[in-house]
Amino acid sequence: MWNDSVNRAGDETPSLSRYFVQMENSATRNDPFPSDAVTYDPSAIELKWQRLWQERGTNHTDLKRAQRPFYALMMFPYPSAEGLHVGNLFAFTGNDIYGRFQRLMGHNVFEPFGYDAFGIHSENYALKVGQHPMELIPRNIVNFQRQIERAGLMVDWRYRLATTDPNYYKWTQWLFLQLLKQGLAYKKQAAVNWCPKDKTVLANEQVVSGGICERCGTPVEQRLLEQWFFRISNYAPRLLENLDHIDWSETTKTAQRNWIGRSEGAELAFETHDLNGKECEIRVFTTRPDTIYGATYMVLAPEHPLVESLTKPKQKKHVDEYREKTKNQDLVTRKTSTEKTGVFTGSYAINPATEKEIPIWISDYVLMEYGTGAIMAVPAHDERDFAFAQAFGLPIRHVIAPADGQEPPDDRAFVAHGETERLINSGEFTGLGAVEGNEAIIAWLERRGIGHASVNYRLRDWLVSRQRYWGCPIPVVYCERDGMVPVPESELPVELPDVEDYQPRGRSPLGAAEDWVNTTCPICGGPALRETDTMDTFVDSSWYFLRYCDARNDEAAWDREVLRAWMPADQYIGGIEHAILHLMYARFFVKALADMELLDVQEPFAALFTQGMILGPDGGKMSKSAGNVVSPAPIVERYGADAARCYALFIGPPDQDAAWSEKSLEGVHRFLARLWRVGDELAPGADEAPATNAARQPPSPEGDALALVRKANWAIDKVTGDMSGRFAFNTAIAAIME
Ligand code: ANZ
Repeated sequence: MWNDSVNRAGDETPSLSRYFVQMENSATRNDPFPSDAVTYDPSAIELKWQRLWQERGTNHTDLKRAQRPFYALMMFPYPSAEGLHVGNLFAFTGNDIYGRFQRLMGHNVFEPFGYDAFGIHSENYALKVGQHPMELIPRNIVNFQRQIERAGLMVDWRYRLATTDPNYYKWTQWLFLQLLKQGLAYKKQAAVNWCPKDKTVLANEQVVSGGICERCGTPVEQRLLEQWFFRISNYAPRLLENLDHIDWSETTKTAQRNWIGRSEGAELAFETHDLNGKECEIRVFTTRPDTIYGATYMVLAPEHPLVESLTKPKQKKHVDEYREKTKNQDLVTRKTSTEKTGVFTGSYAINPATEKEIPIWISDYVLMEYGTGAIMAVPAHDERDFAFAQAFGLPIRHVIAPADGQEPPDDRAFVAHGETERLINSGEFTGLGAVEGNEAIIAWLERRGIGHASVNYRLRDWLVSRQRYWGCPIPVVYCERDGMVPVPESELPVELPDVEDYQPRGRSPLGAAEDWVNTTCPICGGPALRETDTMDTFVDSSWYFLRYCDARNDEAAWDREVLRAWMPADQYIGGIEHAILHLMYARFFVKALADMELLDVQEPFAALFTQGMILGPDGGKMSKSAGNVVSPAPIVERYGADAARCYALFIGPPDQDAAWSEKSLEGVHRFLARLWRVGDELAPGADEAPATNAARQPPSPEGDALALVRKANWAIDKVTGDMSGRFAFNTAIAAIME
């Protein structure tokens, strides 16, 4: 009766099926509490208590006076559907239970809630159902809230926020202006991934294998647009180093590290001549300076600015055609494609080590965005260069041998460079180990003044412009006389206009709102045009946890004093799908704000827990198209919020995916019913009486009562251990059932 796939925690997991078999048996055979006993009516019980919590302000946290603050933060949802998904409920319940646990441990727990309501998720949903997001999204928010309240979360609703509220995005815009002042927001022409169906720019990670749009499966194209960027790349070293000081899983930290992608090596110059015979240099970044004697050709990215002046007339036609062809390719395909293509420019550079002429090619496997956009190619020791040299018959020169006296293989690239590998064919460096050789060659480059040690990061600046309607307007205007002018802070928010036709068509739909677009220049008072792009939703979600703590502040984005007590958030819980970008962006914001002395912390989330997904009853990812979506509302109505919550956490280890099963939920419901009847039998009317637990306990229990006290203490110990930083909700619940 229990889906085996959910019983995965190894030895520690109690046999869940055992409990349910027992429950089923007892329900039919020897139930000590026959049906004439008091019935368990979860709706009545839960509604009564939820109303009381509200009346008494049970879930209110006084942020200014808290003695032992504990910030229980959950990733806020996109209200991009009519109501909650059972997966949302599962995620929020984990956080809520953890918050309640911390409250029982004596903390002043702050559990806020809000809505990540701008963005493409919400807009696409609005487009699909044919309603305007300005009407639809607030309605969805009301539905979400009703369901969250009914699910019994201990949310302090006084701090509720929605990123679409002008009172919130006023400060998103204010933050944009602060970044602009610091030079951390800037505009430039950039080749971007463009989805022709969604008609928007996509981040690299929204492009999946084969150059396909993650959302709609359409092949992605490249386009050149003037776009806003945040200079997150400035923070790459700190984003990397700080990972050592936070309590996150190794998996998440590794994902962050890989995304930042630090490489050590050297930057060096190769000399060449342009078409007019003028001397110029091509700078390259290499992680393997030790292989410099093996550089037998060079490759420039097709977009490299030197291509024009290095291409000989004879090669021009080919080069132009090739550049045209690669222009429309997306970056992901370029990085992953195994088929090597390229064209010779007709020019040569001098390898500074061998002093030989080497041909200069262009190819799409070299990316303009990384390093210097040009490479020294070492086919003997790099796989991509080897494939390219093979394809075009370029020379291959071995400069690294596996060990003294051994020959490297010649049917493939020999890439090892550890303790035993030796330099060969490398002039004065021959015989050195690969590691010493690396250092010696960098020193030699430095002495000759043609290169130096260098560190490169893969992390690119964050493209924040979106040519979409449903987002936070970017608070700048363009004046013919004064150029780009920031909107003065006193004029914020720049409100999003109500545009009837918000279909994405490649240009921002805000362009059509003429009354809104045409404005005056804050400097000269002359005519000016507003920026019509909106901000990436990830901007909204990069600082909401700061605003929560001071959500009603009209004077400032937050009070620094309050945040000093509450940041970093003690525990952040959410989906693994946000383990890279959202976390990286939030970390960047916090660091930039700390540098501006607007905040006193370096990291937003002291501890992070990423949850698995709830799958459909068929074990597949829940989706409308698969028809396996479970909505929590009818479940809560039928079995009660307590059963739904308890089941969601009992379903399996919370960091793993698990299939939804209504049958098992019934089992949990029966367990609660039984508990309720036992309680009523042993202590009738207990829920009506004021809480005086201490007085109720017999002074010195004996016999069965003593065994029960022992078991209860064992359970408390077990639950405390399972919960503390481990989130082993499922085994904790099993202990309580025992
Ligand atoms: C010569 C060489 C010899 C290289 C060798 C590797 C092995 P990571 O580790 O990712 O930083 N490269 C540099 N810039 C590039 C660009 N814009 N597009 C494509 N490839 C680029 O990789 C650094 C290495 O990737 C560099 O070191 C360079 O090739 C290549 F046996 O230089 B190497």
